[in-house]
Amino acid sequence: MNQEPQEFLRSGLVAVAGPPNAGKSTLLNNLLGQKISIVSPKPQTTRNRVLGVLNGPGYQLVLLDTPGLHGGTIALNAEMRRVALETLAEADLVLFLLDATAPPPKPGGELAEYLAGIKTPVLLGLNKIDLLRREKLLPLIAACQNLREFTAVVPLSARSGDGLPALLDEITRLLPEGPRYFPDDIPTDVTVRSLAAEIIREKVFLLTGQEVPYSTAVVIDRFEEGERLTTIDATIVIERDSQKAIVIGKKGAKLKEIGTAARLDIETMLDARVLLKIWVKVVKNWSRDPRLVRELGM
Ligand SMILES: Nc1nc2c(ncn2[C@@H]2O[C@H](COP(=O)(O)OP(=O)(O)OP(=O)(O)O)[C@@H](O)[C@H]2O)c(=O)[nH]1
Ligand SMILES: [Mg+2]
Repeated sequence: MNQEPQEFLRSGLVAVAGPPNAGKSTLLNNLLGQKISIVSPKPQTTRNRVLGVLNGPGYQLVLLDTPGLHGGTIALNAEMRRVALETLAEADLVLFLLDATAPPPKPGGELAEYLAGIKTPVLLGLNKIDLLRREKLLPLIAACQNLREFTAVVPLSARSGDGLPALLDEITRLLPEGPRYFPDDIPTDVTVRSLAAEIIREKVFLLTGQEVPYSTAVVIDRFEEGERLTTIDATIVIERDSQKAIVIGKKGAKLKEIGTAARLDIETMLDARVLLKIWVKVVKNWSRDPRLVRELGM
């Protein structure tokens, strides 16, 4: 009788949710040790659910990054909110992340309502404690505990990694015994092609101001992985001619800056040389049109 030993595994879906700019994507990347979700200092960077798999001793976490919860009304915002709330509903555990340097959610306010409405157990992460004066932490925890019941409150810094071991302990403690959802060697369901588009969008977020990032979508027109060189053609879609001028810049300088920054990151990701060509196209008010949002924005 030669039976495989039964493995005892805690596993489950953990949705990382919270207001824009809390550091959700930074946390996901840091936990995975790999960048699969783009990050910027501007709010509303993440537009889609991003899945990352973290394997550890006795556990497998399927981490789901989500768009920041906020009340914008145009079609793009509504779609982002739908994705976030749907992901929350399918999770075994919600890791709600707040920026500890920002005021806590107002009781009765929109964010507090979302929090109160979550049916799954919620673990509260208070992020960016590298920026926080120590004496501010206890009053913040007290204020948050008025909002709903949390399975635990963990202060952390997604940037420095402080508090992440404690966070993982809390998460794994709360997860049920379950199956291995993904093979050990598959860290994400994001394709390199869509990650390339996201990297370009991240550079637009980082290198342009005002409303341009929120009006930007990126489409990959061609993605050919050769032995020595990967060839990528991409289009940056914006909403107005004035934005096109900003993205291209004087004598094409801005577009060149965006392209170079994106190419370097994509080369690191693929560990290959990349030839990246980017076009810029205006699609009037796409972010207000539900059909175009699904086609371009998400
Ligand atoms: N100092 C500090 N900055 C952080 C930390 N975590 C994230 N940030 C910064 O906060 C900003 C927002 O980070 P993101 O990870 O994009 O935040 P997000 O919650 O995913 O934002 P959305 O996708 O817009 O909802 C970036 O400038 C990060 O570098 C942290 O622990 N400490
Ligand atoms: Mg994000």
